[in-house]
Amino acid sequence: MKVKRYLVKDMNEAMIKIKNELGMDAVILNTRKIKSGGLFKFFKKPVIEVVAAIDEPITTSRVNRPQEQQVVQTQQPKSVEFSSLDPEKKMDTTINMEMVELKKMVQLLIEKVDHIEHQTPAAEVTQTSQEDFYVDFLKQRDIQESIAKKILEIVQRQISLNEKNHDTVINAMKVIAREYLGDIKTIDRDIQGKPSVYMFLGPTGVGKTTTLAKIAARLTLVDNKKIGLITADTYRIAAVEQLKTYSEILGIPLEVIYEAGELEEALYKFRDKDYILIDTAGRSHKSKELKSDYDELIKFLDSVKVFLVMSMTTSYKDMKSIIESYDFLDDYRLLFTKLDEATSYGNILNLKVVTGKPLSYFTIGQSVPDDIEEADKEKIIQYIFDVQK
Ligand SMILES: Nc1nc2c(ncn2[C@@H]2O[C@H](COP(=O)(O)OP(=O)(O)O)[C@@H](O)[C@H]2O)c(=O)[nH]1
Ligand SMILES: [Mg+2]
Repeated sequence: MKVKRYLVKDMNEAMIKIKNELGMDAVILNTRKIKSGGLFKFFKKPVIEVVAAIDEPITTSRVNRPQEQQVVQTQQPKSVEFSSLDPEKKMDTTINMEMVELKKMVQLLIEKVDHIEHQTPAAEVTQTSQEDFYVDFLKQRDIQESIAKKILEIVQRQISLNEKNHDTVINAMKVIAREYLGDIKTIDRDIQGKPSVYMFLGPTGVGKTTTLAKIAARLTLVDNKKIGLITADTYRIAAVEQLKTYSEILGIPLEVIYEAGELEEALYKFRDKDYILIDTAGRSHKSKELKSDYDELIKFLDSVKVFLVMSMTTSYKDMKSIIESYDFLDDYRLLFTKLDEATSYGNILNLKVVTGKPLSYFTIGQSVPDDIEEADKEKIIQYIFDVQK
């Protein structure tokens, strides 16, 4: 880990320097404003201290980046080396500080939510072999047993499983599953004359930025709406670049915010927009700090809607752990990505039932803006029931 400190006049300057010297994979560990003393106070320009880091070349992730390493070596002398400090420790405290920063960014939005555990085990279900057969049928499609039993319980109130009418039972199960899928809530515009603000949360790598770009592209190109993009994902240089590229291609303005306080200003700048889409850094959902990450961000917003983005390639157990880590969110919409890579779709129903939150979009590939569709209940049912592993 190479850690370097930069004294710059603004974040833009810092980003350029870090990108040139440490490369695209550098991460920003900390930023803080420093008061300039002595002679310099004359100029009254704020000085920002930015600490950035990059893994040493030995680590595998650096192996195929020879050019960037050279840049690091030749341009080093300009900035202060921190490597003499315990880098691990430095990393820890700075990451914590960044979490506190992020935390500053989300509070009004989030209140403790009563986790709706709809799937209480179905009581008093008569265990017939027919029923076991259909529970297995649903389990093979990755529907959780408790939910499968619930569905069968309802089916049995309407028809007898012994009816020897397989298709009728299947159709009845489909009707109930469709009912469980509930209402779909995509992007909507509730208050005219005021931007609708949407924030994308979720683990790293699930496709938040790509999905945001797909939605932004559709809103601009198809619906002719005015969009503003904000990214709070300044943890990795490459993350900002990724969204910047989309914003340039789409001709949509992008504001990069480095701390909670800047969000208000960014939102104000976009006050004439129809929609404002906010990208965030994914954090490990195992991090206990997750809630505090977003507390401060929430504080600045009074009407932000959240898309909780999850990949369909994630196991039920992991998805559950993800939603549990976001249980401080009052409300959100479920957005599933990578349906193209999934082998079964039962988790869509499982997660819907466990969270009670509306489904929104599905993404079905890497291509922007094509590979996204509004969640369609008929299709989900078809995916769940007719696609077998
Ligand atoms: N196969 C597939 N890949 C996707 C999909 N959505 C995003 N990706 C890919 O997943 C990777 C991570 O996406 P990114 O948007 O950077 O994730 P983020 O870290 O959550 O912002 C990229 O390579 C995307 O192209 C999808 O629906 N299907
Ligand atoms: Mg991203």
